[in-house]
Amino acid sequence: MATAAQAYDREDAVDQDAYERAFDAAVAADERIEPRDWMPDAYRATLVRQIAQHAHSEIIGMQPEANWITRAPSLRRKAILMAKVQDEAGHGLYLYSAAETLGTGRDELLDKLHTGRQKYSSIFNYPTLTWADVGAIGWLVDGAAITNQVPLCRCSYGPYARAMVRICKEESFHQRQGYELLLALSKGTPEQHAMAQDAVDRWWWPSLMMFGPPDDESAHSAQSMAWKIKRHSNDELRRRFVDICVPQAESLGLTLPDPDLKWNEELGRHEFGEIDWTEFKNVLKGNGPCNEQRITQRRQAHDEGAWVREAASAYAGKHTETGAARA
Ligand code: FAQ
Repeated sequence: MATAAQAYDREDAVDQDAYERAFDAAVAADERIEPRDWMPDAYRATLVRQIAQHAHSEIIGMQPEANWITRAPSLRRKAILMAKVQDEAGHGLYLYSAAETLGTGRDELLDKLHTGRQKYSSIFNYPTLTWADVGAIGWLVDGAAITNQVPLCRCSYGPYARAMVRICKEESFHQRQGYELLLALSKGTPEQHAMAQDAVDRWWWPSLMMFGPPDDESAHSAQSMAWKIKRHSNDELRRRFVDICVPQAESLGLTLPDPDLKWNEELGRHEFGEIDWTEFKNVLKGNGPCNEQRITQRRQAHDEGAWVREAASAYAGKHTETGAARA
């Protein structure tokens, strides 16, 4: 005869199977999984990993462009850049909130970022050497971000998908401001044109790396696509991005730094040169040009903001107490 514990285990297993079937059916039917729904532990862990990395990228990504706020060439450009950098902070906040719905606190995620246990996008470990880099980031980095993120609006996890809708609208605006900035430089003096070209030369390859390793080396793609977290593979999105950029570069009057870039009539898309995956791996290991600076500045900003967090919690606590006393 089965013991009570064995009977309980069996019942639990039956429930577990039913939950799993309901989850699989919801994913297959393109329904959204919501925070209170049952989900496999590995699905939850994958989402926390991706959403946290995404959130960290948004807030670390504020640094390269913020570097130019005090040196923007006009009041108009300064106001636009400040608004853009603030938008990136906002994106970080929506994404940390989305991660919190999975049961992981923001403090824990930030601690993992600060101690190198979670990643942020490789792209933000490159320096912004000239004003044209602000344009190149808008055009290429925000452009790559949109290409990658529009499909995430259809991600199977509701809070992440909904956060992405607003983020993508703002990223589209960012991409246009970068394009407009580069166009002004490209059509400006020969020095300005050369500065724009130099920025595109430096940002092109790192932007292609943003999409992640090639499909045959992407550890998570197959499972994430089966769960409909990711809708397309890394290489698919990278190719889409190249096809979008080529005509835009022509309109800008700038060239993309790839002698192997050419249209393939048969495939109906552009072919492009080999990406330096050794460089990508090195940046991920922490050896990019700015990895150390980015994390040091982030930790410092976090420490310097401690009093704001304390004041905000004290204020919230006071209001909760007042509300409780009134009730
Ligand atoms: N950098 O198996 P996969 C922005 C890691 S936001 C660093 O292919 P997955 C806005 C990957 O995490 C930019 N690490 O991984 C803005 C994994 O490591 P793990 C950020 C990378 O997750 C603009 C390992 O390699 N966007 O730009 C990178 O299926 C301007 C194996 O890779 C997002 O986060 C990389 N580039 O696919 C802000 C979008 N690529 O975790 C300011 C959401 C891969 O095992 C200014 N994320 N790795 O230790 C995604 O779509 C996916 O996570 C991918 C990677 C496509 C990034």
